[in-house]
Amino acid sequence: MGHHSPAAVWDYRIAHEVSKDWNGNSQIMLRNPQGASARVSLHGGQVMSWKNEQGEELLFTSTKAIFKPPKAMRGGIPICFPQFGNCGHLEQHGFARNKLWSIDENPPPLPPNDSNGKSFIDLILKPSPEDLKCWPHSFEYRMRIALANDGCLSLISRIRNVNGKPFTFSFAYHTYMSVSDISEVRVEGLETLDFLDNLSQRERCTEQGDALTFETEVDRVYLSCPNAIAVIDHGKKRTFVVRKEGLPDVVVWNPWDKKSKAMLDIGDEEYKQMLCVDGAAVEHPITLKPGEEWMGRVELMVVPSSFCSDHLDLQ
Ligand code: TA6
Repeated sequence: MGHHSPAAVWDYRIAHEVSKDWNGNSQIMLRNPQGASARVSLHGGQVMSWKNEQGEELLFTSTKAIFKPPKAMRGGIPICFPQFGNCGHLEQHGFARNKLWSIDENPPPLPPNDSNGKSFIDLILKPSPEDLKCWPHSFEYRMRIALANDGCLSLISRIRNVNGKPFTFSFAYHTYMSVSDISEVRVEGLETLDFLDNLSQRERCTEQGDALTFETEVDRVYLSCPNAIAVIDHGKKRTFVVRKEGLPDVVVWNPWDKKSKAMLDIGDEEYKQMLCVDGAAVEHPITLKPGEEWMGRVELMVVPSSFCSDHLDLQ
């Protein structure tokens, strides 16, 4: 029998297996032929894990995460919808991350390159009658989580107003990156941008002209950002590249020591091993008229830091 390249025998449509998560809810494991993987829970539609082909975990998960509904696990990529933050009347970051999603057996088609050569799963969230009491809008939220052959993880959200009255929402992919030590990390692509500082009543400030580094708590929404951001971890000699579409803003958050001590579901020192860099739509919430659909996509990739920034064509 001739030698088959893994791709030739790899059936992407079945490259996922369903098991149970900590709540007894279904979770889906995505794998690619090179051995990379991602794990998604139907609780919140949350990516819980993303590993490279060496089996290294690329996302942060707190050792003190609370695995109990309706709490979202502290880590991975919780979905903030229909509200980012606590500026509206809903719970912090909205309800989507605390709802049970379903597998979408028959999603409307996506462009071929969102499927070809990728292991993916399609999820769907629709409001229950009680959901409609707290947020009276008939939406359909479809999300595809895909793992490509090169290990790139993409999340594609399509939110549709199902012929109700117009509604408005803010959104973020709350992405907890695992880093060697926050003091070894810098972010490129946010220089000179304006940001809203959540540590001072969302005051509008302007970032200075060089890469972002971290010496204290940071909780900011950078506005009208380029669609590629690099998070360089000098300690691990690797760079996260975040590419986004339909998401003008980028949330950057590290709780630092005082806030970590005050939070039950993160270790006192664990802030050193995490950084949230979230593709988001916050400054200008999105309004959908009946029948309209919004798409927000983020693609996460990890490359050796030897790739200098201009090699990554960040602009
Ligand atoms: O900017 C990110 C942020 O809004 C922070 O203020 C912090 O609250 C973080 O999200 C985590 O929120 P959570 O509800 O997951 O504890």
